Amino acid sequence: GKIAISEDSAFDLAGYLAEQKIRVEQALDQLLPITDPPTIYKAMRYSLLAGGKRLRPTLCLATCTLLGGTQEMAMPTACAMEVIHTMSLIHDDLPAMDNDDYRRGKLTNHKVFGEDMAILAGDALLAYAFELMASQTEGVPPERVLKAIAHLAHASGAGGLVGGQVVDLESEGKADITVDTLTFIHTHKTGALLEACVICGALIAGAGEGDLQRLSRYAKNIGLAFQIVDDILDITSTQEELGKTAGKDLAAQKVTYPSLWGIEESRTQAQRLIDEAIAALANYDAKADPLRALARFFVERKN
Ligand code: GRG
Repeated sequence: GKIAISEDSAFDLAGYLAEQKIRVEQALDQLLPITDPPTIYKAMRYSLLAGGKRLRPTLCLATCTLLGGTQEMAMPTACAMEVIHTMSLIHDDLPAMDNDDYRRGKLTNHKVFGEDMAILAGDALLAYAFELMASQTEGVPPERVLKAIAHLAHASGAGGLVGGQVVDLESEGKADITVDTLTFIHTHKTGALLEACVICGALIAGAGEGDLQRLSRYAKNIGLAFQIVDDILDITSTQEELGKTAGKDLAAQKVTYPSLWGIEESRTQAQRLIDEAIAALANYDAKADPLRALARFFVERKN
């Protein structure tokens, strides 16, 4: 459906998101054809082309064009962000982790292809993300691509997503999780990749130190706000369909910002982070309107 957003600029975010989603999905489809052995390519494509908002590649493309780069320069990098995101979802859904049956309105990868193939599809996607950046990027000085690869590799591994997931798993079932631990989990598990989208888009465009610092501040703030809103949506959707699935009940018992602060205070905090993110863009003109609108969308989104 159409995305309702209150806007103080003329920027049409709903139209922009829809356009970027199509562009990214065309690129993903084209970059990952089914070859041999078909089983693994089918499993990879099943999750990669299963929908999703495509916010990560959109952030990457928007940052690259803000700094004078083109969408074409950043497209393989933008796709790599979605590829990593997708593999993290496949592995997160596995029986050994969250044990989820549904994702993006479809059966999870392991439910369709089996646990063995789902693990391998995740592994293959992880490798493919870096292959894409290294072999498909055109018209960009190689040292920029190398910096972007290094940043994304760090953000994906123990210093980022994997590290956040580890602390999340170790916190499971504990009632005495502190705000600091929760913030560590979120800044790594969710924040690191969102930040990488912005930073890698900037690196591809040839950003200098000043740009990188401002954009990193923007990205860190939207990353945390995104997770707070995710936790709020998890509760409100659980209340709507109370008792529907055991998985949702479990999620409701987890320590989250709303469980520590309440929903209203969590909303206030998320809004404060978004204001801070937009303040970090003060140096930029209307060219940064997509990033401003994306930040607002992060707190106003309904799914
Ligand atoms: C990255 C090497 C590597 C391994 C993965 C399993 C794991 C390690 C990390 C877990 C990461 C995880 C599942 C984070 C949650 C991210 C999150 C908030 C997802 C929801 O994102 P949306 O709303 O989803 O953008 P769509 O479906 O729209 O893309």
